Amino acid sequence: YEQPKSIKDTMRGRIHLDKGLIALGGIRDYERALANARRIIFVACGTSWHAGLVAEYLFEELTRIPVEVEYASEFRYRNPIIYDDDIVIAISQSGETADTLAALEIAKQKGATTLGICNVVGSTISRVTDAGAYTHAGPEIGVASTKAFTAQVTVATLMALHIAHFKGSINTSQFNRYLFEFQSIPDKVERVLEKAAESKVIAEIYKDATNALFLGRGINFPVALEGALKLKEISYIHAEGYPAAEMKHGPIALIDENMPVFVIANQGPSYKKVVSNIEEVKARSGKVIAIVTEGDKDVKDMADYSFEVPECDELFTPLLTVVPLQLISYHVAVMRGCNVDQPRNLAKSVTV
Ligand code: F1P
Repeated sequence: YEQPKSIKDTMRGRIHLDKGLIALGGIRDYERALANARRIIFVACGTSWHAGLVAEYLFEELTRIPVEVEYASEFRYRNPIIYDDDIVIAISQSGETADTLAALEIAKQKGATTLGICNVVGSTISRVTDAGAYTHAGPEIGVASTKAFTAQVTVATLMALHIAHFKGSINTSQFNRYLFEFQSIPDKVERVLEKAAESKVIAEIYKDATNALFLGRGINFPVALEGALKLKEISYIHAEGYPAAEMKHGPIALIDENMPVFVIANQGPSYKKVVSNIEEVKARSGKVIAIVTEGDKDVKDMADYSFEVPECDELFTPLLTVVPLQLISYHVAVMRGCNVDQPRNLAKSVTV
């Protein structure tokens, strides 16, 4: 519920075209290095890794710089190829995750510039990186990350826009148009939260499921992964996130009348393809819960349940589409009697 505020705080309200974006902190000193980077590599774990995947779509679309997104827990052990004109960006809510720190250490040894996106001021990752930007999400009480995710995506969006403008891959009028629209996101998140009661209705219907599938395309594929992770982490329901187009390569075998399939089906470049994925699920008696753009009657008619989010540029949609999935997981977990703040076996900060 704090997300409209934490996103707004992370944007830092004002945007100074001549000085770059205030929200980017020390990262602004690396704008030239970023614009000229051979490659940007995001390293992170868990939800922060999903924010890195969203960043990949944002950076590649806006800046045309090649991006890789690595699980820090793998990267650290596999002697990765890193060039000295690569930029390695760690994303971490706590700034203390041991795997992410170890990944940064390797990147530094191999000569790459390292940057950090952290929430905790003065945390280890924010100190060991060459520069960084803070998310201003405030303390997260629960173990499962929610507002940290949207704050990380906010920083990544501002970075991608700024570097794209600096590089000239978007012009000043496009940049201004994006920023103008981006500043409407906190109010739109508020509008999503006003409909939280609808997420409770959906949770009530599917709370006894034993499995769930989450599908999304493009920049909403990482949101599908994050939706599945939230449900797993706090309600202990087995859930998998997939790019919707991958469904036919395996997970379609799982679909039957007992399988809830959460589909992110907002208006955008992938819309028509997602609609045909929904048809494929319905043809196999699957239950579809669709996250749709306000006023989309077509998908609402096809789906068993739907949750509307306000319209916005495709690049900003993860900040809206993730919220109903967080809410549904929360309500399912409460209804199943799970401890939402402290799920079993999980630690807020994995420092070993
Ligand atoms: C990474 C992370 C979180 C998750 C849990 C365990 O932490 O995987 O995303 O919610 O708390 O750790 P961080 O590096 O973002 O602090």
